[in-house]
Amino acid sequence: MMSTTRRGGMIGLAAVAGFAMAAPAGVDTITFDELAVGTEIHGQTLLGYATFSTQVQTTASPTVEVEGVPVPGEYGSGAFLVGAFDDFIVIDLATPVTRVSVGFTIDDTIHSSVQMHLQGHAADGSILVFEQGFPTVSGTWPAVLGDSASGTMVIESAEPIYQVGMSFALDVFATSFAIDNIEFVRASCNAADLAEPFGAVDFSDVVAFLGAFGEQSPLADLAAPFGTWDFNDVIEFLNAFGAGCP
Ligand SMILES: [Ca+2]
Ligand SMILES: [Ca+2]
Repeated sequence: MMSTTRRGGMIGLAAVAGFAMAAPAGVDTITFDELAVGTEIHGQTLLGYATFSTQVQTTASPTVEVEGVPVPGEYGSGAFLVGAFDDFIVIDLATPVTRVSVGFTIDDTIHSSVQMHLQGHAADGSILVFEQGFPTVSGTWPAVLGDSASGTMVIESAEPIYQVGMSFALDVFATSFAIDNIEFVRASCNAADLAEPFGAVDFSDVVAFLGAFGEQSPLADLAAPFGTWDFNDVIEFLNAFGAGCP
């Protein structure tokens, strides 16, 4: 199914993954259908720029699932990520974002006592934004735990977010969670806007492109043939650079 999306001027990355679909410019969504069922998320890079790592205290890395806990329902149309309550998930972003949205489900039988924590970090690691919230919709967890609940957490920052952290607090009765549909709004305005200041193209973006091109980073693989860094990618960059930011 079409799941990994890479939009606007960065559509080339979608083609790398074999997916593309029309959507608002600058928005990418991770649905976890990008990975095989059973894949451990630790060390995985999705969208070409979002690399997951997990700080796990007692359990294995969160894994991609399509059934089990939770069973198909709110998240049942595709894969989701399942983890235990002592997991702390970190996403490092090679392309910074200004907004992050995450859908989550918990298996707590007193779900009003459980909070999801979502925070965004600057390039220097400082916390730009921190939000905590409760589930708002009941009953999306499997029938065995009928009073379980789901919600959506959002963080927004005027400053570029380079790292996202998420965790769950107050595990009174909860043991595990599922997350799905992580949506990023990229800080960059187009394929050429690769460096700060975002929302404008200047010489810093040229330097960033040349660096990414030299390293054969997905960020510089802007045109077909994808997986190959050649003059077509340079042309695509120059076109986007010439178009500039709105
Ligand atoms: Ca820029
Ligand atoms: Ca290419």
